[in-house]
Amino acid sequence: MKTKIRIALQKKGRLNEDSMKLFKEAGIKFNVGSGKLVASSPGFPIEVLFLRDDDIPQTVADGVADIGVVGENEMYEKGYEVDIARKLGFGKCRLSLAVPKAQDYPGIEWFNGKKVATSYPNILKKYFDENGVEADIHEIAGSVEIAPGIGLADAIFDIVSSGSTLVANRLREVDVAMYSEAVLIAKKGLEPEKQELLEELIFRINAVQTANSNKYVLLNAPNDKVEEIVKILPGMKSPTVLPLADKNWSSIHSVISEDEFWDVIGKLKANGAEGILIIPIEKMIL
Ligand code: PRT
Ligand code: ZN
Repeated sequence: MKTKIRIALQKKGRLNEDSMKLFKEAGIKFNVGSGKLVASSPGFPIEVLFLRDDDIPQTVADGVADIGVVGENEMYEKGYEVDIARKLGFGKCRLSLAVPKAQDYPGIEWFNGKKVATSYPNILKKYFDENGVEADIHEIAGSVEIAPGIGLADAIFDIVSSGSTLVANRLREVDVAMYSEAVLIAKKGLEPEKQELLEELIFRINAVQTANSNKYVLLNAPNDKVEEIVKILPGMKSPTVLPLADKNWSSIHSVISEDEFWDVIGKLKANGAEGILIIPIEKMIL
């Protein structure tokens, strides 16, 4: 039988939608029926297991799944030996210490002797050790942010993204211990056939993510402006320049990354570009 690679994805929650979208764009659509825990994909030898995110690091470390998608926070907290095959750029957040809003906070030494509620005791213990802090770490499974308000702890250590949960609970972020995003993890020492499938997956993910962060640009320019405009455009190699029916004008095509997009468009207009068209790129292979 042909080798299949088995991937563990979050069944539901913050990483599920982005994971499914990424694999769909990479040409892998899972046949998920209602409540199914295992599914396969037509056209790629892959099988998916839908799990709680807490169980993904161990499932991959033990080889029950070969690869998985999980937050770095969860991966480091659980401490299993797995490889990070690729950072995925979604599910971004940070793990921070927060204190009651009105609390004076001189610096991290304030935490000495304090009771801190968290769902990430291992990461917090390591962070306090590195900073020479001795505190009472109180592990709770959920609703960490209400702990100070009900007198269960002096402070919290939790995931922060926009910060609005902290504000709603009258807490103030005072220190960031780590930044996290979703990562594709892999079992250490994957069999060669599975390693090959993983590499094909990474190749496709690269093509999708590079395409999503770039735009295809077409514009018209008078011939005497072409040289200036070509200097502004970065392009994969160099821009394509084509003659138009009006022989005094040319059409220029190029690729611009999202980071420099607005800056480049402004310069193009200032240098006489007209009829600028911006087109999304479906896949991009460098
Ligand atoms: O059921 P299961 O165990 O699978 O899911 P879960 O409830 O444990 O996790 P889930 O789906 O909430 O989060 C999965 C992963 O998403 C986390 O492990 C992080 O890697 C990542 N992530 C990104 C977040 C957030 N952003 C986030 N904002 N996880 C949780 N939050 C919570 C946080 O706990 C806090 O309650 O959102 C609140 C803070 O958000 P802001 O925007 O108010 O600051
Ligand atoms: Zn969880």
